[in-house]
Amino acid sequence: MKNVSIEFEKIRNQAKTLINQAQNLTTLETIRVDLLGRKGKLADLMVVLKDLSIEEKRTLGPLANQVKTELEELFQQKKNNLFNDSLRQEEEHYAGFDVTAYKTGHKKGSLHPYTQLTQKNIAIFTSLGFKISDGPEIETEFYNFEALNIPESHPARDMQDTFWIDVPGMLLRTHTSTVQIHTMQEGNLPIAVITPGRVYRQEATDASHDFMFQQLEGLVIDKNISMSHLLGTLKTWLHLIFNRNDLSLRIRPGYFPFVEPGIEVDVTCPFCTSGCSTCKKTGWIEMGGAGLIHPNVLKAGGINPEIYRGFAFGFGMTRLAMLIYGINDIRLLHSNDKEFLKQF
Ligand code: FA5
Repeated sequence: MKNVSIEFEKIRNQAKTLINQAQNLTTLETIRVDLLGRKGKLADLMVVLKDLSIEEKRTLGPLANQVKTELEELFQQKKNNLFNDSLRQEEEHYAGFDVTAYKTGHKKGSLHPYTQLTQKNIAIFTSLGFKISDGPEIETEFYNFEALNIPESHPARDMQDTFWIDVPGMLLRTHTSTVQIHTMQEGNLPIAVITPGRVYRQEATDASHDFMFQQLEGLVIDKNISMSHLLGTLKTWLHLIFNRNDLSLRIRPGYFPFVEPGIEVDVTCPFCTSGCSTCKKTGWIEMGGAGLIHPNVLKAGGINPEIYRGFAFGFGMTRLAMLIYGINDIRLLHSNDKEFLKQF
């Protein structure tokens, strides 16, 4: 019996020393398992109690429980102390940490090439006295076709394959020319506006054709507007958008029901002098259509064609963005590919 009680005392003293010396929670836990765990030294000693006489159990039982309770309390107390110490150390470590501090070397986002080009166009045209006009992307047949001198059953409706929506007579606009009519209907004359915006066509896509792309529409209406105003405006824009005075315009007859006469506008290839892959060895790049506004369109917009005349143009901004930023596949522009977008 004496030996057993000595063993209890030994464990008690050993535990007190070890708990006292423990520097961190991991060491403390190892000590706890070794002494108080299910297979620990105290548990081993408890097994011995089973074989003692009743008298011996009466004396040693309470001692065993007392040692166990005492040590458990000691462990818990030490655990709390170590935990509070570690919190305090962490607080001290981060005391000088400034959450509002500027982090150097962080990654910067950038504006999408469309946005950059749109901002550039807006800056150029507003400096020439133009305003910005906007219109809906979901349109009625009236604004997309009829008011633009393209009545039902007119073959020109097939020139732009249309996305019709489930509401009868409604569609996704196939060009920004719809905004011409909206602007005329506002009734503020004279007019000088541009409309940058998305348009939709049900087309098979390839590297230079998309089902959704950006156009830039221009509309000017005043008394005595002529073709020379149109060409002068386009030439000024061309020099400013490429920041070069050596580029020229070429015009060819073009058919668009809403202008008369209508023209197709090409610009000299900004990348070569004698033909390259961008201009397909022709030295010219197609920009879009333009012309003097057809009298029927002025009438549809509520403007008297006997008094007012105007010009309009509609250029493909997606292809211009491809030219300026050297993008070889139109579909990349709305692919949401971060590696691609990072370059701009
Ligand atoms: C029109 O959309 C006319 N509304 C332009 C216009 C306005 C003419 C005002 C006269 C007066 P067109 O369908 O040619 O025209 O399109 C104009 C430009 O949009 C094209 O030159 C081309 O640069 C671009 N474009 C046409 N289809 C696509 C496509 N699928 N993907 C990318 N760009 C395209």
